[in-house]
Amino acid sequence: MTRPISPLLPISYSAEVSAAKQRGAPLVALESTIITHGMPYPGNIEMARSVEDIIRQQGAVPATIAVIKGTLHIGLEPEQLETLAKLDNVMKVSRADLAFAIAERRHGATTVAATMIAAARAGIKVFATGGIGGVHRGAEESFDISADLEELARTGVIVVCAGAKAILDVPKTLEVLETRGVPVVTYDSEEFPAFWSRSSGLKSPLSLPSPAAIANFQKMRDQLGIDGGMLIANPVPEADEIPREEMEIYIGRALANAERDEISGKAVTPYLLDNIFHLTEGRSLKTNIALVENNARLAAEIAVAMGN
Ligand code: PSU
Ligand code: MN
Repeated sequence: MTRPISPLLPISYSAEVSAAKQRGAPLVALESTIITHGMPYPGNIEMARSVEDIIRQQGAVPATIAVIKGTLHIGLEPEQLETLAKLDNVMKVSRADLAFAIAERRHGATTVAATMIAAARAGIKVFATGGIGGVHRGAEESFDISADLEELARTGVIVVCAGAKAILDVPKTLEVLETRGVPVVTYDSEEFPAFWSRSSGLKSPLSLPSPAAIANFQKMRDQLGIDGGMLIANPVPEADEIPREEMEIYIGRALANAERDEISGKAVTPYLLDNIFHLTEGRSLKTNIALVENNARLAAEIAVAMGN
């Protein structure tokens, strides 16, 4: 069920998204933290554009979500996307501070959690991203657990990702998702993927072979009255993956650098991604773009199969 949006909320739909909503076309939400904090310019804008095009090619409509000068945008016009990709004073916003960015007329890039909230309010049921936040390694000391996991438990949006980044503690991330009742379904594989690599070495809790089967599973959840989100893990294409053993070396170094530089809070994920980008001499970015494109395609297929 879509919660009504107050007429007082500064919200703006792109022309393409408004038209899609009017004719009941399938929509796919996209986040903006991946653009501002996840990738360097100009790789970020190339990724953002190509992901939108892939969604259109599948017969769905992309809705990139961001806060620009205090307005919550559901779908960005091409020049707004370009502006966002170049900005460097953008807040990374999650459930805790999405409304803060709006109230204070700031620029805000939405994380998975904040994008899910905005998508649900706009009636969008499917969302494509790269990787979700999760339980960080050493969380037993730092308590660093992404708000994305709690949002998946609360908000009824299907999130398509390439698994959990191996910079996280993947087994603990899966444990929290299980505790919070979030279905974790790997598409077309029995193994849960690890973002840059096709396998995390862990079995996926659930697995389904087609977008139609995923849409049907969601329909049964709706019919049972089970709310909350669902996570679809889509392994990176073989041609683009960086093998797990190799990634472990870079991740180990990036984590050591983060400790040395005393990085904490919401700076951790962007710091590690940037470090890994440099350690792999840009190869991680190529993989990152390929997997987001792959997720956009699957998300659009699911949205089409769900018929909205
Ligand atoms: N995965 C990426 N790039 C990113 C992120 C994830 O490949 O930029 C972002 C997403 O927006 C995700 C956020 O929601 O990192 C998680 O941050 P944190 O761990 O601070 O919750
Ligand atoms: Mn965190």
